[in-house]
Amino acid sequence: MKRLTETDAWAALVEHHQAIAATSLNQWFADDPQRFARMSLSAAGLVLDYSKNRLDTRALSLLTGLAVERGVETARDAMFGGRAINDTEQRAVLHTALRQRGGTRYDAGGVDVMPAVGEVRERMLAFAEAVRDGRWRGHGGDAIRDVVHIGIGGSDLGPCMACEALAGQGEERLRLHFVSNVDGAQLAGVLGRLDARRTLFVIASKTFTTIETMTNAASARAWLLANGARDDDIARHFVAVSTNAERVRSFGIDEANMFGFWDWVGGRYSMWSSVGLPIALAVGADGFRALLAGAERMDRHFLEAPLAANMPVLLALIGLWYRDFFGAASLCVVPYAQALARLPAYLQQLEMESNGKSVLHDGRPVDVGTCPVIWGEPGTNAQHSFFQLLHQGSDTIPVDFIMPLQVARELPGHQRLLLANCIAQSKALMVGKDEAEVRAELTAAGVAGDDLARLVPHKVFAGNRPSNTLVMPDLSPASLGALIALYEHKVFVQGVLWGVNSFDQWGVELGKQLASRIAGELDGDAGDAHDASTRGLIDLARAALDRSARRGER
Ligand code: G6Q
Repeated sequence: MKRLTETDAWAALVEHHQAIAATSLNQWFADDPQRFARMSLSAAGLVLDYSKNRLDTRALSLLTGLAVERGVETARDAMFGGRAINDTEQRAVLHTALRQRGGTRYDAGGVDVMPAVGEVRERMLAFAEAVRDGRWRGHGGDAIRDVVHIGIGGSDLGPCMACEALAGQGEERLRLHFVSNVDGAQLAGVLGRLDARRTLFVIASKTFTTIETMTNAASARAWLLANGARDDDIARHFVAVSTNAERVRSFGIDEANMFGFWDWVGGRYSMWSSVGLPIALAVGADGFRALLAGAERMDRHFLEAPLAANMPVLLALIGLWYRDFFGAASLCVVPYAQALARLPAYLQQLEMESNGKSVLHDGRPVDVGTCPVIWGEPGTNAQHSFFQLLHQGSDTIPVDFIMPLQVARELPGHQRLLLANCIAQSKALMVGKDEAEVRAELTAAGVAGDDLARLVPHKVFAGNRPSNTLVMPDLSPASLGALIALYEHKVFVQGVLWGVNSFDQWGVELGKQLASRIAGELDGDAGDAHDASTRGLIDLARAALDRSARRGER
């Protein structure tokens, strides 16, 4: 396959970028009162305003041409068609099958996956309802009140983000807690507040070998047994979400209490599978189905809309435009909803684990920048911390503003202010404030002479800083499903454009292997196998662990 920079569209884009680099967004809006109407679009209940981006009609058409030349439509059909597009692991990528309700057949390796998908989903949802309405009881006969979800990475971030986003949707029957870090402070902090008789543990791990999850799960089991339960009671208090039945059994969890999924569901794409069990526990079976339906609507849009009016494709192309033509090394995501506080962390994994790659499918090195750093915090809080850099820092950082129009728990006047701030920030980044304006303002405030000259440069805002605004009607399961599917497909399209495999994650392996080796060495002799820094740090850690052992702390 051609490199990205060898395509016809690339050469035209380089030229056009130079031609329009000096045009300001203010100018474009002044020239075209229809710019918002032309450069905004609705899909699956969401509205994307992409008019505050540094591109014109020609840039968009060249970018769309690039998508055609890179074979985005063929690649999309290969993914939905169950081809093994994750070619370093020889796996299909079919998380979209998990949210299909119609009679469409989805094949992985020649087998229709839909009957198994339906069976597991229904069993998982029936279980969630039984826990929610108190039919599923702990060993003492009490209904479950607290659910502790133990998992990490893709087996944690999705359900954790979604449960927080959807909190307050209705009657909250259960309290959900998420434990991911192997730092014992997290699990101990949660367990210290709970009653073992009324606590259910969900152990989520695709492989059921991840050391953090297995360590936390073992400590949770020990806690249960130390708090009045017997071995026989484990089945009432532990369920597993995994693809590895054998490991689940050997941990001591009854296979009847295991909810499976499949190797064609990547960890960071798994919240639609039984990994979404905590979401179903939080919002019920109907809420979970609505989440899937929202995602399915976005899938259909992605499949059917022409590339030039296709929301995930546009987001992907705009992202590539900044990354590779403006050199933007990061993308800031700012949700204007406290309930979406975990969304930036979720998107960090989705985007950076998927496209944080530097080799093409055929192993050659890439010749352009791939995934930018994704970061962010909810507004308005972020305005009082890092927005300074967005407005006046030395780099231009594109922003995705996420703006739900309604939230679950409103207080009089709050939502109005939240929305006003979101709209104001994208405008302020774009329009800036020039020297003449600053000078006039300061003069009107009585500042003159040297003071005026000194202050003016500090108060100038260059403006012309780009953003997208994604408007959600509300924070319902359907809207959230559409939003997450939108970003999933954006990531997919960018992977195709850059020519990388978005579905493997070899980069996390080396650290994992070394950690298990060093964990062994912290108990014994590290020998001379390490460099001086690693050796020095091991010595410090071992001395501290020895001191705690002598004090009887471990
Ligand atoms: C996600 C990654 C990774 C994975 C975790 C947990 O796409 O593969 O974040 O989800 O390492 O893995 P297990 O689910 O196997 O415990």
